[in-house]
Amino acid sequence: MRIDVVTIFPEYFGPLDLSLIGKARASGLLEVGVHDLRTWTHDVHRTVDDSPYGGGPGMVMRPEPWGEALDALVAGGRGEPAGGAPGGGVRLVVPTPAGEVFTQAMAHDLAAEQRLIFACGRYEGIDQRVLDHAATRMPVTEVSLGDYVLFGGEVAVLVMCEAIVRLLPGVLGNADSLAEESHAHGVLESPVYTKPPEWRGHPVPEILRSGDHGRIARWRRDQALLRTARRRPDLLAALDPGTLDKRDVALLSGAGFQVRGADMAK
Ligand code: 6GU
Repeated sequence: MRIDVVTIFPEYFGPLDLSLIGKARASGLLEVGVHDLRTWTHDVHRTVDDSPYGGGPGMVMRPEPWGEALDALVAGGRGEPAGGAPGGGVRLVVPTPAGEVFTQAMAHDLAAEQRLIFACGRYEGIDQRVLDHAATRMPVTEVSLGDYVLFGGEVAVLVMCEAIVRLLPGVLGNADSLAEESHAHGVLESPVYTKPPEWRGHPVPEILRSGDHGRIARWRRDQALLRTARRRPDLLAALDPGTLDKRDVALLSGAGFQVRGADMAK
């Protein structure tokens, strides 16, 4: 996969050299280009923003530098690989609190792309025509991390890159960790423990030390379901009842949670 990021703060992306993302780059599984939007300005002040039409607070990012930046990246200018046919398997992702909410499912979709371009907006956002024009050439997705507001898209892009890159084949040593983790099946992961068996008066749950793999699996499933029901009623409500068995339903209703479509449980 190749990821290009356009931003007025390239320094934000230092962490992409670190840890497992850095390793994925070093091993050739991932190519990253971080580009300063101001390279595509032509005035002495390297202006990227202006006041909003229609009035209102703040500033809006002008379309011209963005248009040139996207032209260059899509065409494979500045030493970037050529995109090929219209769009060339490139998808534009624009972080914004007004976007659709980023989820693990979206991370999987984006991880399947050959190329991603992230356009980091600041201020009140990017002139909408940049996205409308880009959408005539490639898929464009406006994405939000959640219901709160950041100064700009940079941190959101770091978050999304981490979620996406760890899904690329070969990046995680143990692919099993992907199958077990929170959100893999629409439920949260159960709590985890390691040595010592007792710490500050808190013992590890006895069952995890029993060696009975069937009971351990059932216990983990119970913990995962109870956690999900308590912390994330939205995830519980969205669960496909077909993924629940009779024991799951008994556990949840015993704990006072109604399960939609419980009669369909296996
Ligand atoms: Cl993606 N961008 C900004 N600026 N704020 C956000 C966000 C993104 N997601 C949540 N808040």
